[in-house]
Amino acid sequence: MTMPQTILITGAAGGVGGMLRHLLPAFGHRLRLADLVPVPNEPDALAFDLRDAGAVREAVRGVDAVVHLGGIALEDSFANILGANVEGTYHLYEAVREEGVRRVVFASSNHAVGFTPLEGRGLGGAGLIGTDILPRPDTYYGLSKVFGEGLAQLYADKYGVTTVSIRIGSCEPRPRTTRMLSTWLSPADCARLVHAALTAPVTGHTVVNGISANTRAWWDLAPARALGYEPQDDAEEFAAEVIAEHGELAPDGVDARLLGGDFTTVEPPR
Ligand code: NAI
Ligand code: 15L
Repeated sequence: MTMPQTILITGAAGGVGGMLRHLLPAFGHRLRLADLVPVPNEPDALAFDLRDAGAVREAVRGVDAVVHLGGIALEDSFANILGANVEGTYHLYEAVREEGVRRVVFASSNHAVGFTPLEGRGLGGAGLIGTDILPRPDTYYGLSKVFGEGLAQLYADKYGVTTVSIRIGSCEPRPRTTRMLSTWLSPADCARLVHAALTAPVTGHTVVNGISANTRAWWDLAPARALGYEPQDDAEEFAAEVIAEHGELAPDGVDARLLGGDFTTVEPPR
């Protein structure tokens, strides 16, 4: 694939969108920004709801690829998840198909597989978790990411749309909790991984794990590295201060037992 020129970022006003819109231009990408809400200091950004199929189609017209971050990023009612994440992602793929856009980078999540047992993985444990595992969503939110990955596979097989789905761990400026010493994806590594996903010479649907080169990682980064991703950061740099504040993970606590941590126990509004 030739280098994408114009990239639509949905969810550009959000936490990850805010980082990527500052970091991706350095990789040579021109950005078209979109969100439900105004994007700070970006008067040209598009404002529309992903539930509006017509607006989504207009937004993708003429772009080379889409980085799809938009939607609800935490557990919510089934109705809200259905609208923003399920219907919204469907509208995005329909627009991509109709407008002939060849590539999508889909922000999937660890919560698509959040009930995966950790069983002492990492730090000399039973081996790292790959991407060839069955879906085990821990929330309606995680279930919407399973849907998104399924939709990506369907549109790859049926219509030739290339997608890289990144199961993001915790993408924040710095790891705030002991769990995040394992799941952290630094903003700079996020940009490196999204750039690799936008430019790697792959077709079809590829699922990768998205974390930094964390000493305490539970996840296998081989699929992401195969795209050319070379992480430069390690959450361990913050370990002393994080552990001084929060302590080590309790071995019988949910953060040490299940990949999705406390999403596995959260109840949605009904
Ligand atoms: P965020 O909540 O900060 O940003 C999401 C953006 O989507 C918001 O700006 C919001 O206005 C927009 N949005 C919500 N509903 C919309 C709708 N109906 N139409 C148009 N836009 C809508 O979330 P964050 O943290 O930036 O995450 C970005 C993406 O990455 C999300 O898809 C999230 O599920 C995924 N992700 C993030 C992780 C993280 O650690 N931040 C971890 C795993 C996945
Ligand atoms: C996610 O999928 C969420 O969007 C984000 O807010 C964090 O909770 C992250 O996962 C995580 O597991 O740390």
